[in-house]
Amino acid sequence: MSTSVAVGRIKPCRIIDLPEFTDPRGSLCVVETGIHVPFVIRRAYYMFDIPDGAARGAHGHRRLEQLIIAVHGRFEVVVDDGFTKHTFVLDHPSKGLYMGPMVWRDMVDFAPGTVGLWLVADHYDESEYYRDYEEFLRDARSLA
Ligand code: T46
Repeated sequence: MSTSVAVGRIKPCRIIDLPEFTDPRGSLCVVETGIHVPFVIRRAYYMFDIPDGAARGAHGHRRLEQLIIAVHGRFEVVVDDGFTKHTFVLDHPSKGLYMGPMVWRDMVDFAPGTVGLWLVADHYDESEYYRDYEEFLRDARSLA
């Protein structure tokens, strides 16, 4: 079952339950374009060695779609569409958080040893980021 919350005027953020195959050899999870995520995966990056108390993010994307997975450990993603905030907990490799554009995000409370994986819809483009919260708020609210 997937849980969702009405965040973002453009795309709803939601937890996607990924298929998990477990047998005596261990567990395997799958993400496929067009089946589990509604975008073509063009880039992947991952985070590790995250110091205690560190936070990542503090930005929004104008266009980018993403799926975020805690492949090891646990962290929280606070999403904010300019009207509403919601916190998603990522604590299992079979849970992916889908995020559409125009959502401010903060990644916090990383457990020691956490490894996070981001599967995203486009190549890296700094001009596509909102780094200034006031600018993000202005644009996000004007879309309402
Ligand atoms: C996001 C959060 C969760 C690249 O050169 N290519 C890349 O694809 C990425 C993602 C980053 N970088 C460089 C740019 C910076 O010099 O890596 C450095 C750290 O990136 P950034 O400061 O953007 O890290 P975060 O944690 O603020 O944000 C990143 C992603 O940029 C962002 O899309 O959602 O992780």
